[in-house]
Amino acid sequence: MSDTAVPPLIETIPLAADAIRGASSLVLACHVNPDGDALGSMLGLALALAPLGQSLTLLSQDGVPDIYKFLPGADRVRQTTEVESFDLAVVLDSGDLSRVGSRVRPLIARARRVIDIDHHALAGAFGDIRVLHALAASTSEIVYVLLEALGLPITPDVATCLFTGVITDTGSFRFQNVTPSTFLIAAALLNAGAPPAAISENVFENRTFAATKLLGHALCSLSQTPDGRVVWAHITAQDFAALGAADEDTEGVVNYVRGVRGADVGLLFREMADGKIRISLRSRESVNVAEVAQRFGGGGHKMAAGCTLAAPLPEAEHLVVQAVRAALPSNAPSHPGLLAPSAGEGGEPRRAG
Ligand SMILES: [Mn+2]
Repeated sequence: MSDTAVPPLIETIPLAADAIRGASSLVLACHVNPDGDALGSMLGLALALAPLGQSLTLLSQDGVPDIYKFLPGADRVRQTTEVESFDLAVVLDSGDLSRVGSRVRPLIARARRVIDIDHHALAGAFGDIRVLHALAASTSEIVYVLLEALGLPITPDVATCLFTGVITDTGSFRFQNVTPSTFLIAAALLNAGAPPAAISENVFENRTFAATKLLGHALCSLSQTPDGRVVWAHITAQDFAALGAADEDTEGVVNYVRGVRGADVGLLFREMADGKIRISLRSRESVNVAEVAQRFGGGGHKMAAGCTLAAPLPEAEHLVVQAVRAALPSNAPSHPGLLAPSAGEGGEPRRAG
């Protein structure tokens, strides 16, 4: 706990810094369906490396969602490349290598060495140098520490990218993953010129009309188990098409579902155009939704996971809701109020870990 009071110390950072300094051509890549941390960490690193004069290729198989196009350098992101080979690949925020996407993965294989920079569970770690810190709230925080090790200046543009990664992966400093180090790095990024209000407005108050209507449709479908501990919503392919919605418009909808009072787990079922159902799972503390998602061939974090089912929407809802119910601790109360003493440990207030 006290070790989280300082920025994460990762023993492989000097190795990664040497590898980056020694490379003349680099490819940087992030995961499919990129979020603010994937793009923020990749662009922050890329912009910070500019003084080294290297050839940089930035890859995101799914491109850049509209709400992240304000990020400095976003116009340099490509979905593929003609470049034949690289000295070094740096893969950010991706959990495991398959998450870069089936079209980007062979491009990464063209690099002589690979660095994996990530804060996801270590099980999927890959590459020659692994800069991993499962307690970091965001990959952008790890990139900040790496840039310090490289001795490269944090320009306002770099700070903007990294701060975007921090606030999106922490829900604006509200999620359980936040540590003292998150705030220390955020403060350093503000000192370096990141504009928090402008970034927040771009990311959080920039929903399109179609996306807002889609949110409304999803919330109209809201259902719950009799005890209220599992709450879910769905988006039908028909609604999605009729509203002219984009994939990124579903982002964040599930957080409204989990936000219902008494819900231990919130689920969003999205019917895709091919009829498959993509499920987002969000939990509070009591359920590990990554384990539930894994049972259906998916994965993720303890409190945020996803999976895809080839089943009609009502059947998918039934299967996953039952699996989540089975995973609920039987005697635990639905999430305690903030002022309720935690069970056991002599009623000591629960500390963040
Ligand atoms: Mn992340």
